[in-house]
Amino acid sequence: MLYPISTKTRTVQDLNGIWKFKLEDDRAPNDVSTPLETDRHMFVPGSFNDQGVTRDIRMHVGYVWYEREFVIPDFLLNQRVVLRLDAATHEADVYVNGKFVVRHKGGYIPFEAEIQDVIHPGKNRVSVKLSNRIDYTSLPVGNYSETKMEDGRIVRKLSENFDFFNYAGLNRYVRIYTTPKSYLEDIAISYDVDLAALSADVKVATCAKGDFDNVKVTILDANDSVVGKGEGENAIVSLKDIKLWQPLNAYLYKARVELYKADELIDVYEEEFGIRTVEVKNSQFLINGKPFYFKGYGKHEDTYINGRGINEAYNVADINLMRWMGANSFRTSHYPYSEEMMRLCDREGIVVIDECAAVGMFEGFSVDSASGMAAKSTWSVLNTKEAHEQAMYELIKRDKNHACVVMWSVMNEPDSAGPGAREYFEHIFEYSRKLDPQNRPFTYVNFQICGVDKDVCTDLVDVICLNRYFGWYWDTADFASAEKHLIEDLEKWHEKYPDKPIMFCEYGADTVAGLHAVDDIPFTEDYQVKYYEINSRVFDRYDFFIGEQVWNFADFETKTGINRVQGNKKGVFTRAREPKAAARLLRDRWLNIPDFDYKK
Ligand code: BDP
Repeated sequence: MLYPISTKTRTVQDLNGIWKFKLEDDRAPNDVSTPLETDRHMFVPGSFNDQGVTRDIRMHVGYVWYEREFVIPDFLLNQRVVLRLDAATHEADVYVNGKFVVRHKGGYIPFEAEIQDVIHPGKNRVSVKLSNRIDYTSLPVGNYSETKMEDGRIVRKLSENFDFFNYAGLNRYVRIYTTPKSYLEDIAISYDVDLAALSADVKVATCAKGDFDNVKVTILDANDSVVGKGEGENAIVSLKDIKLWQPLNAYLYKARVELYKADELIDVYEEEFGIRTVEVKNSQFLINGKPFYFKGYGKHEDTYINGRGINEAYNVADINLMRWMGANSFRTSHYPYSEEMMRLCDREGIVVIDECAAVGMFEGFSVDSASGMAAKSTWSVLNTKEAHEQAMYELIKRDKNHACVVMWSVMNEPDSAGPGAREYFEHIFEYSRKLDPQNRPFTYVNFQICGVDKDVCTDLVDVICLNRYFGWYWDTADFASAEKHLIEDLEKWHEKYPDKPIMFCEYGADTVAGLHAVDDIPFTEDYQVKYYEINSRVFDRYDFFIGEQVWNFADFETKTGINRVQGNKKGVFTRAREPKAAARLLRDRWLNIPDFDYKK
């Protein structure tokens, strides 16, 4: 799927701003054939929960309506007109002028509909019926129930099967873009690189629709100078003296793809891409042939008021904070992030582990699961296979060309030990591996409860990614035992899989900024510092250990409950992005760890 841009043949109009908003009343459902009657409003893009302020909106479960008007200039009405929603969390039915145009399930991925046949000159109306329901068939997984009351109301209850607030709404941009009637639908870029010769054969595979004779491909360097040309729907362009995309030192080329009918240019699109190789070999993660060490975070898209809504100023600040700390990477825990963030990471050279929304795939997950309760029947109660295939398909389709993406994560903390796990995992790995034109490594992120003696799925991954909480949920306030158990755990994994690199994708301790103590008291900044000191000391013992991503970059909102103090406080920054003491500790550490060749 192509990101919407303006070119000689394409236009983009954004529909962001204030929309009409209404909670659906089951007893008097909205009639979409007439304008929405409401006196409430919501800003798009953004989650409705915190904008709504009061509980009726903030905690609403079920359907809501969004609506606004738009005008398409008459001279564009002979074009292909596409309405694109970058994220409707989690399910949406979209109507234009009262006519149904598209339905989509899956709250963190763009979808679109051609609308030229339902619009007319002058004012048009777009309406979105959106649901924040998640259940045992969706990703992420939620615990959902509903009861029909005598008065006709349906009381819906939803409890997240994961540790972040179920922010919902039109969370990302809504746009209308136009293309000619014959058009470029998709472009997939892959390459064979000769690192020694610094040359590459760049393959530009184009999918075009309609009436055309030829596809022409021009590769431009960062100064827009032409460095290569090719033709056809599977063009291969040989480049010499290439500049590699490197972590924190990005270099981007552009593929200009043109669709021709005889000599007439019909459509043109420009896709930026970086050239870099990724390989897992001898328990190392090689980027451009050299062993890379991941330093960074698990994150969330989570900001004040906007909730999970896109916030590009925060994105820029977050990357600057990462650079300030000497970090080089993050994981899109626990869902695909905005395309704008991925494009920014391409430019900034931030390395990304790209995760789909497969989270909560553990029966009865709770944040204190550390009590050791193993799930008994996750894979017989969940019915997520279809949603999961769709999620991996859409994620890879959307993000396949991003140089920043070096690995795909198919699940976070699933039940990888219980009956049925093996079959489910085998299927999803096999299905997903076929989708990536760049053949990147795949992983899933292991839950501490499904440890080395219980897990039956880790042979399927390229990199062993562990979430470990020794010294927090386990061995609380007993750092001596935590260190011992951490060492034992890592050594056992290595013994079982000597050729696979191991990294931590989560490790952390809740910390309320401003609390201090001399003794090891959980929730203090001193405790978080000590927690990270001990973990770091252990990581440095092993050459197979290839990366540390702390949990979390910043404090974030979670579901309400007594295990959380107005949200998860494991951030090394507060939700307002103020550093806690651990940020400085990690900064001193990471600025002294090179991106490459740390563990020779
Ligand atoms: C893990 C999850 C993450 C949680 C974290 C925690 O992957 O989403 O927020 O632990 O408990 O279970 O803080």
